[in-house]
Amino acid sequence: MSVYNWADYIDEQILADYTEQYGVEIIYDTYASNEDLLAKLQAGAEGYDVIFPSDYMVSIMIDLGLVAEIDASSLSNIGNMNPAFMDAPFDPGNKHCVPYQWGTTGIGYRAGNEYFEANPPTSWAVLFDPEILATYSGDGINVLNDARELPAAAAFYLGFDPNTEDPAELDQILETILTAKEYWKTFNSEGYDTELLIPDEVVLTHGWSGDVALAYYETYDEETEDGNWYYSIPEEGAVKWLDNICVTSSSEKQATALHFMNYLLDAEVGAAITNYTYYASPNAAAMEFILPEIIEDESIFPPAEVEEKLEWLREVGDDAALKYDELWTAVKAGS
Ligand code: N2P
Repeated sequence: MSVYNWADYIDEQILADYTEQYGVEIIYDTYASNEDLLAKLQAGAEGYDVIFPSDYMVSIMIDLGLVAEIDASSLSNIGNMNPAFMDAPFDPGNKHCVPYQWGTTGIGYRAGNEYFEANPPTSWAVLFDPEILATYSGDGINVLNDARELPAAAAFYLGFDPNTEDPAELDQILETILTAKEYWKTFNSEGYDTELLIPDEVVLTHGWSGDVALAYYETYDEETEDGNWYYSIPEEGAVKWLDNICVTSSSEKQATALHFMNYLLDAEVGAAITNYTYYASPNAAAMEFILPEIIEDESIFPPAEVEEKLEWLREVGDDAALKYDELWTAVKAGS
């Protein structure tokens, strides 16, 4: 069986345990974005059985017939899931996919950096305002290499809807990104805790909650009782996402894939996933097995007042989708 997942998104020991218990060999591969996953499947890649698209990408894949229909009620562990994450608008009735992990997209910044000590980042301006960028960008800035996340961040900064379909707003988003891009060092969504944050290749990153939290805990010093990386959700708002476990419609091993899907929904396996990734779990039964430092961490499980500022990305209409593609091509040109 072939499993295609986001980078750094499962403890590979869980896959080894599954193989040992059930004798199913797993071919494991990773991707960096929903769009990379989509492109791979659209290019006709056969042989991927289990994939992990986010919310808006599930809608796109359902429309394109890329994910198989499932009977979620036949999964013995489905009752473990927190009902708040079931029956989402992107897949009513969980007819195709089940929840895997969730999180937010914010800003990770280096503790102890002189500029941030004086100005803790509370606004997306730290990533987009050229005057601010000029003060500290020499120390290194990374942004997510992501065709929806980066425009969404610019949209929050400009006060627009992160799912805007307005061509004039999309033009302004592009301008804002192109201006700021001069100050950014890297576009990287993969391994950035180990390759970018922990080795201090950058001092600020546009990033996903779990990876930044992981960098904090991995650099935690018992003596100072602090880690090197803090996470901030800007006051203008931020993206909240839910990644899902789906079976591809081209899979020839659908029964095995469903069996594996159910395994991932087990309470202890669900906890092992979160205890490795430091992302929030939609598995209610897993909560008692999750490390207290994760459960209590508000950068991983945000408090209600932060939740209110979070928005989901949605599938946009065809015209806007084309515009987002063009925008992204223009952003990446010459980088
Ligand atoms: C972890 C990937 C997080 C997935 N590196 C963001 N949707």
